[in-house]
Amino acid sequence: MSPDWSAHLPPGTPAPDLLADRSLPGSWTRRWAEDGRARVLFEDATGWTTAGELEERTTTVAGRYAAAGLVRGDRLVLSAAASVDLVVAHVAALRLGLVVVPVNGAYGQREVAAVASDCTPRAAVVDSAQCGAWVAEATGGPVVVTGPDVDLPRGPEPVLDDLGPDDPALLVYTSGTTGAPKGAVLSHGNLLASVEAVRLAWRWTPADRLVLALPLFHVHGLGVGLHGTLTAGASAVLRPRFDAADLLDSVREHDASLWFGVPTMYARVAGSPRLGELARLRLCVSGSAPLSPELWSAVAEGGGQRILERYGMTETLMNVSNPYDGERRPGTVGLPLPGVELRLADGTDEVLLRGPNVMRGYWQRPEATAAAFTEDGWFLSGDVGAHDPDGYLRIVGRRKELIISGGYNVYPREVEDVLRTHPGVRDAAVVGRPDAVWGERVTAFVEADGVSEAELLELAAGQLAPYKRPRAVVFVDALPRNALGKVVKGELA
Ligand code: MLC
Ligand code: AMP
Repeated sequence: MSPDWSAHLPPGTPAPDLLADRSLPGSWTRRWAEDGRARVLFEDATGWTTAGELEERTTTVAGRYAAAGLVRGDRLVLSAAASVDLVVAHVAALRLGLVVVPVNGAYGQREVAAVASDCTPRAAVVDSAQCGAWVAEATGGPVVVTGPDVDLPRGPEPVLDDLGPDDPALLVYTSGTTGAPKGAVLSHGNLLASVEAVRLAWRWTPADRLVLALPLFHVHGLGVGLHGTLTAGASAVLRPRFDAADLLDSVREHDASLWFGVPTMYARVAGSPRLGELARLRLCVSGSAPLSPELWSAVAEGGGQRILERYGMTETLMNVSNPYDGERRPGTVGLPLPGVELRLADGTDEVLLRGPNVMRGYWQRPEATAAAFTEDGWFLSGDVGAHDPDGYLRIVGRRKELIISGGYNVYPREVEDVLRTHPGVRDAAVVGRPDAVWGERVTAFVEADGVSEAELLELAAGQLAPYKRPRAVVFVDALPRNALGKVVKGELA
């Protein structure tokens, strides 16, 4: 298949070299050198941080990591609320060649331990001492634990930015059918190719200012929002959490031009009396979960925004996007981005992906890696697609067992495993039920004796981050099963 990305690029643009800068720091430090006074990141606590300050601060922090004994390839767990300190800690780690492992700050001990025992980090930058202790305990070896300010002893300046496209940059954990988390190894080349593709496709320029209210531990906020801002030489206003009024205040106060959100966020803005203020923005992008055509129309009518929907994944970063110029078709995710090859598998219509954006594999999991690719190297997305006659892609279903609630992935198996630890529970099946605001609602069907809903919710609260906990528990005499005894989840959803 020969990719045609012309729909995403201004007419006459030659095929772009997405890897010209070779690594993320290669791209970012080039931008910083162009204009050290450029404003890059805003946060309430400290105001604006400039490009020159980022260069200086990330150099200092990288020196501190090196003085603490960290070397290229070492894993560094990063778990803290969005802030400029967090960004500096992240960028400094990448400049030194460390592999950053972003972790949700809402995770409990079981969830943190699963990640730390798998990636065996040498360092943890955390805003909770408890999280640091969990990482250290699960790792079993020496771990340098520090706060987001990385207040470690200084050392001589180490070699920085000596990286190429194949060097690993991020280890992002996702689960799967087994419920055990596995780390997608994303290289500098994967991250750079993806962010360059969206920079070009979305016409992201240094004049742009993004309101960044997404968490920075997933590829949407980190790999697209933050990395895209730095690669475009643009600026971003960091918000510690999403709130519709706060978003619109930020847009006005900072004269922002861009906003990226998940559909649940759009639903909340659409429900706000201030929806019309979205019209101030140059571009609104939605991703991470399906955006309903109804919500798209509500935002178009009330907010004057034709939301640009795109489709991505942790393992592949950004794949497909509606075009910036031309039709943004509700209910579709558009056309493959520059660099991305896509086809639908014969028979199943599973979306298959190939390109410089696609990870090489999972951290120390040769079997899971082999299972994730076809023999000729296409990544199996687990999503089912359909093409409109002119090539626009629709995501019409999923082959993988996955619930997406508010843009967060919930793996049913993980929740079921926790519920089954209750001695009164014979079996449990967890499914996503359609929900207008969350997209899907985590719902547990349980075969049990003498167990109350409250007991199960308490059990879940002790073991699972809030977004994974069942919103409803339905007790059943017997779960529906097929001839092989396997629960037929389709009947429950
Ligand atoms: C919060 N809650 C959720 C939830 N988020 N429940 C289910 N699903 C979620 N996603 C719970 C809270 O714990 C709380 O529970 C209750 O809902 C209300 O909390 P809130 O304060 O109103 O929620 P809020 O903090 O506003 O969070 C909602 C949200 C957040 C939509 C802002 O979920 C969010 O940031 N989602 C984005 C996730 C994301 O970035 N995904 C990208 C993945 S990358 P209680 O019981 O205490 O009341 C990816 C690839 C790609 O998918 O293509 O991008
Ligand atoms: P994650 O593993 O967190 O990266 O989530 C990736 C999954 O989110 C994809 O495999 C899709 O199932 C889903 N997804 C992302 N963007 C979209 C979208 N625009 N429409 C439908 N599903 C999406």
